[in-house]
Amino acid sequence: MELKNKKWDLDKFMEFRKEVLQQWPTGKEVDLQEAIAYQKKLGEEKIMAEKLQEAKENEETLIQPRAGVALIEEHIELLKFLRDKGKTDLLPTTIDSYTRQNNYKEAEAGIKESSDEGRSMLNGFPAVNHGVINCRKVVEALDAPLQVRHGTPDARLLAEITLAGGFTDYEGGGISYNIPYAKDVSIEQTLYDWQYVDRLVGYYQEQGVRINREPFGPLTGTLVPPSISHSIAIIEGLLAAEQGVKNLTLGYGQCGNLVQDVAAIKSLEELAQEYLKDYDNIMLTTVFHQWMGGFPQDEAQSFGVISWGAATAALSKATKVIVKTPHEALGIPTKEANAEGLRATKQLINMLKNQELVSNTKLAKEKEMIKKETKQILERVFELGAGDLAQGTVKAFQAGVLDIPFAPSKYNAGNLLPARDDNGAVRYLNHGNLPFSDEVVEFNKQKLEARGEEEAREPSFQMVIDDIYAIGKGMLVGRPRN
Ligand code: 8ZB
Repeated sequence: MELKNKKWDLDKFMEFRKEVLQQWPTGKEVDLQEAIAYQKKLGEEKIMAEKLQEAKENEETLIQPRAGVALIEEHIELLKFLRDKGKTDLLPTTIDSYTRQNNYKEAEAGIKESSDEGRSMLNGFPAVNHGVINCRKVVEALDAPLQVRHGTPDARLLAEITLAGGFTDYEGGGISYNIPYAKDVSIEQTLYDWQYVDRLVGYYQEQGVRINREPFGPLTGTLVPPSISHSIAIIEGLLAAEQGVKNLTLGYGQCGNLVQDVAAIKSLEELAQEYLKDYDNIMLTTVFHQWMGGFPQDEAQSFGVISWGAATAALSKATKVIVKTPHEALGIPTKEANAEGLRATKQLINMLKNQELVSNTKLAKEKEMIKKETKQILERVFELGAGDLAQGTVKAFQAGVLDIPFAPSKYNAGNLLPARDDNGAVRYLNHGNLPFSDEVVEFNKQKLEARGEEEAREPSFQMVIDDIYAIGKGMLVGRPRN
């Protein structure tokens, strides 16, 4: 494997495709030229890039749930319910864990068990096993765009089948679907496998089919400082653009402080525009994820968390928001609970749609610091790769220059300690080997010292622990004696 940030030539790509399509019998159902013709016949209401572009132009925030069950008819019924009763704008298909591990044999057993038991025995929709024709049944039954949402380090066959199946958006990336999800898959390997996915999307694009790509913004979902997730999002965006991807949605997971979160979405868009300037005709949109950390058990409290995420998404003018449910603390939601999260969110989006967080010095300062931190990280990544972003990324993880808090991967240094400041914004308590200037280090330190004074304790690891559990216990900042 020779990993470089360079568009794969067509011969190499076509050679790899043969092998990928043999990984499971349904791979035979993929005929790329026929799939392109199929995609071109889809109604505009099913094309994610169209919907996102329209929302961006109108400064609207669209809503999208997560949802997926084992069987085709039940999956269609679930998604129809979320359209009818949740008034969702965009649809997902969450893929089950066996498929994410490329374990199609177990997925097959799960499908059988589900039809025997009459209920879903998988935690998502096993799209590879169902194959192209069945994916098209789902797409054709619905009147909104469908995105594949998963968490798959090697997502090549899944991409082949779902894109041929009429899905118009594909989540994930070589970092964001590895480091938070896998323990011992190398970054080199996942970057390579995701180049294939992006090249596939790029191929559709060259043939006039708009497929949207969305790196998974929130990463591990807990206390991820904006400059960490921005660095990864921009790297994955750039790697995708090199392979020919034109429609990109970059994401960020809610931290909880309004000013920091709004600054994060605004700076993400501005930074990405800047870094992507060498690629033509990129349609860039943003996605805001409602709180990805631990939730309260209580449904009423959960609606509070959901609504705060909805309000922040609206005020940040993110193009879309991924919605949580009042069952978050329990596991996979019922369709009713899922629709409730959507309705609560839509209420806030509608109420706030014509309001904006007034620009002020605090917002400007947050944006400035997020940009500084992100640029310092990315600059070192490019340096380490001697100009090659893929090589730089591999080396940056080795050096702890890219480092994701609380990640299971052995390829991640794990030196960072994030904690909230006195206003709940996420700062660096320990910045590990991130290449930050003295100014950035001092800024973070002062913010945490100010909290320490308020709580009459030194900033320490205990703050980190307290913060992790705080929202579940009904607070944002984990104060002593909550
Ligand atoms: C990284 C994503 C985690 C979130 C939700 C979890 C959590 C996972 C499904 C699902 C509805 C599913 N999630 N699988 N939600 N249907 N099959 O993803 O609850 O919020």
